[in-house]
Amino acid sequence: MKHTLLLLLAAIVTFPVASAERGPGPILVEMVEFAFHPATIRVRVGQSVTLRFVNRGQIAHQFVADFMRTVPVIANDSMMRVEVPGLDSLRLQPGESATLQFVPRRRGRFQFACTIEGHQEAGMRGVLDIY
Ligand SMILES: [Cu+2]
Repeated sequence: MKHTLLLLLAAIVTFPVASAERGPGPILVEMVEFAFHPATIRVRVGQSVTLRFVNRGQIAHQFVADFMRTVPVIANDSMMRVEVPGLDSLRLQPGESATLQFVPRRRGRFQFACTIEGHQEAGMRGVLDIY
């Protein structure tokens, strides 16, 4: 009897953990002149991550990270969904939004930036903190 109860408890405890591994909801990342909000994005290694980028600025911005070139990514915007073995850049016009979904496979702090001329220098950069 005692044994059965323990097994039941184990099952109850296991389910929330399993669903947590699918990852939390999208993380909103806003782009403006000249910053990403938030500038530090913390995500868990091995857990699916969805970053939702919204350009709230008056000009185009883009998200570029060396790290993203090394992981398979599912990119979505209002028009289409693509799966790529790595992503060079995500460029958004004012008012546009898109999501990037991926599973970070190694821990570390990885820089990202908007590489449109002058933007990074003006402060439009950040860190993807994978822990
Ligand atoms: Cu920019």
